[in-house]
Amino acid sequence: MAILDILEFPDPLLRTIARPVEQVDESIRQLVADMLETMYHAEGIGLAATQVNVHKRVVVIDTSEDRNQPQVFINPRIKILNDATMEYQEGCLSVPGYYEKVERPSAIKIAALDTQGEKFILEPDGVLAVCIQHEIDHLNGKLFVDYISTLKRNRIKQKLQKERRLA
Ligand code: GNR
Ligand code: NI
Repeated sequence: MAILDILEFPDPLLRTIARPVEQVDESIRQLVADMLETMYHAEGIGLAATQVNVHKRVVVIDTSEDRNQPQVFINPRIKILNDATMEYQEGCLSVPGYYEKVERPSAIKIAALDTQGEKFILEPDGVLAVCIQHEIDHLNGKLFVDYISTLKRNRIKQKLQKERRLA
């Protein structure tokens, strides 16, 4: 197991589009284990492989209170079921310290592979529905700050760059 470094906005590597996993093998299971350790260490509720500079379609999530219900999504695909949306105050380990409201579809279905390469289907709601969409966005090179105004996004970018210069 290993704690991996998390890329931060505006690193252009976060814009990479991740490739599908062709074989769920031991190396993918190792990546999943490292991503879970990294997510728990960083106290996030989700992590996409993109954020640790691995451009494969792998996502881990744990939205449980006790942080003991890891969920793994390999090659996740989303289907939007209707026009219903929800607003949620989002944050991101790649945009540390900033939170903004984002509107997303609320009725969705997810198909993905588990760590054994078996397909499963899920109809998440609430924070899990928000989080899985946030993570699939990462795999497509997209960040939650892309949904807010250019002014706010640039302000966040400048503050993060300034903080990093001081660090
Ligand atoms: O830890 C996280 N919290 C969070 C809160 C609201 C909406 C989405 C998230 S995901 C984020 C972890 C992360 O950056 N995943 O990519
Ligand atoms: Ni994120």
